[in-house]
Amino acid sequence: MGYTKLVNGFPFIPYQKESFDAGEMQKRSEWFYQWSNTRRTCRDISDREVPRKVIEHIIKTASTAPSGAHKQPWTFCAISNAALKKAIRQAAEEEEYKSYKERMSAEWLQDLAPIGTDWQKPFLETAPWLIVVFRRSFEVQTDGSKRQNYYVQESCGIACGFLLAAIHHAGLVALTHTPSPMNFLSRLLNRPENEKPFLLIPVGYAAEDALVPDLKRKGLEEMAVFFE
Ligand code: IYR
Repeated sequence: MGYTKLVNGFPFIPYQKESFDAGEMQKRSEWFYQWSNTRRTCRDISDREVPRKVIEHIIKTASTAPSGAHKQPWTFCAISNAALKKAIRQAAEEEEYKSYKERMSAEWLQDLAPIGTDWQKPFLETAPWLIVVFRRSFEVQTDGSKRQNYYVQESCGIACGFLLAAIHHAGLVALTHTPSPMNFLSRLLNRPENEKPFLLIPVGYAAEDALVPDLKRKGLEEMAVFFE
């Protein structure tokens, strides 16, 4: 018991959440925007230690994201092991070198110029933690049969958004790194066949002398359309 109603034979419980009057809501939503707007992708990450408990909370926050049919189709690998970080850096740089030198189009390289990236990824070794997110396209049942997951990309994308917000809230910085191709992560982290690498996110304190590009965000009128 302890539930209120059965829907299709499954328990439903009351949803109770604080709500706010219009004025309070306006203040809170503005504050949250202002705070979110201070988040920046940061490539200069310090080697200062971050306690494992903080990373656990951040991952648990990501896992509160909605997902298709509540399948929670993600695995978060949190890596602080120096040898493993080094191996990941080496493999990522090998791929990135080929990408920057041969695989990426001139247009792409031109679009990346203001961000200042190149094939070298020292943050993969200096950051105290790397979080590698894997998407799980299916589950393997105990009898060996496969069970489908749904909207896996969307679900993992939303979870990564929550993850980045939690990192920002902890006063840390992150970087959404997408070495391509990134199958080397499956090999190095020994992941099963139902998991595919989704994002590689170094996490840590911003370095003392960290610089970020002077980017501007789109204004509301450039990215929202209201139909009232
Ligand atoms: N994966 C490469 C290239 C890269 C691509 C995009 I799109 C970026 O916004 C940033 C980098 C890298 O991580 O350097």
